[in-house]
Amino acid sequence: MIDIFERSKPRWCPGCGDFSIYEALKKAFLELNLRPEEIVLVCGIGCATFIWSYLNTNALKGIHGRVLPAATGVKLVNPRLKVIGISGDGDAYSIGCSHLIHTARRNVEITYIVVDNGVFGNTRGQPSPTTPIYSHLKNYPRAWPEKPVNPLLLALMSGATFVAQGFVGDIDRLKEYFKEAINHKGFSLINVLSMCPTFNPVRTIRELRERIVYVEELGAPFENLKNAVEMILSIQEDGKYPVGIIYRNREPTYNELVGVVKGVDLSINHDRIAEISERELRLRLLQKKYT
Ligand SMILES: Cc1ncc(C[n+]2csc(CCOP(=O)(O)OP(=O)(O)O)c2C)c(N)n1
Ligand code: SF4
Repeated sequence: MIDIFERSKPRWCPGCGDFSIYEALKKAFLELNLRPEEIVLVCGIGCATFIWSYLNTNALKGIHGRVLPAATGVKLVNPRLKVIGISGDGDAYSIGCSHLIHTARRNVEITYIVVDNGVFGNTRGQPSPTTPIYSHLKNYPRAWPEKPVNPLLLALMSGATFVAQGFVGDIDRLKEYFKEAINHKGFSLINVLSMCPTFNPVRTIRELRERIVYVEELGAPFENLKNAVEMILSIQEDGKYPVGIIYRNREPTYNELVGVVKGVDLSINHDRIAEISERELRLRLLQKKYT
């Protein structure tokens, strides 16, 4: 079978978790019967973000930490597109962290995949915001003194309406989380537990596998925020990782609200959108902004 999404063979280091993200995403697109032209990958800087050059879709390769503002722009001017942001944990939770908060609270309909390998892989192994405290990394042999950010709680507290955690050792499940997120009306974060065998010896597939708790066995996904937060805390207190779709809720998306507020129907009436050219939509948005 011809794989319409394959552009070229991916090239990451042997054993890199990025291969699994690539496979799971490609399968998700195929199973959702999406066409390459219906998808835009918006990528930052880092090893994981090179996925855009291996997949046959539209892509916007931006700058470090600025995936979400660019993705928001794409979704606003062309709501028919499936907009998928790809970042590493450095891109998303260090330089790009404030954008995560604001895009989540706006509930922009973007699927945000963060490949969390606990290290800055592309710049040769500096500790990242998700490096566990007291870790000894290859390029930081002393015990790392900083507490990590908690991406799941950060996204939930910021207002994300879909929060999941995946694991690169389980591509089938990962593909299902991607499919659900892509179909979600609203902002979705999927933090994917991954590995950088070249620079992060602490994070191995074995270590991850031993510490995973599948949240579907605990009644997730929840619509109730408190239930989701309590479950995450109780799993993490035991030194484990929750994996699965943790929280999902339907709230008005930014396109829906902007459409209502500005009187421009951007996403609700798809027939009408089809009538309006992209250029016209952009002009209307600009006019609304400056008048
Ligand atoms: C403004 C700016 N600051 C710093 C850099 C250097 N830089 C490139 S990639 C990167 C971090 C990559 O780590 P991560 O986002 O975790 O992705 P990974 O490479 O591990 O997939 C950094 C700091 C840059 N390109 N631009
Ligand atoms: S340096 Fe790490 S994250 Fe980058 S390609 Fe190699 S294994 Fe993957």
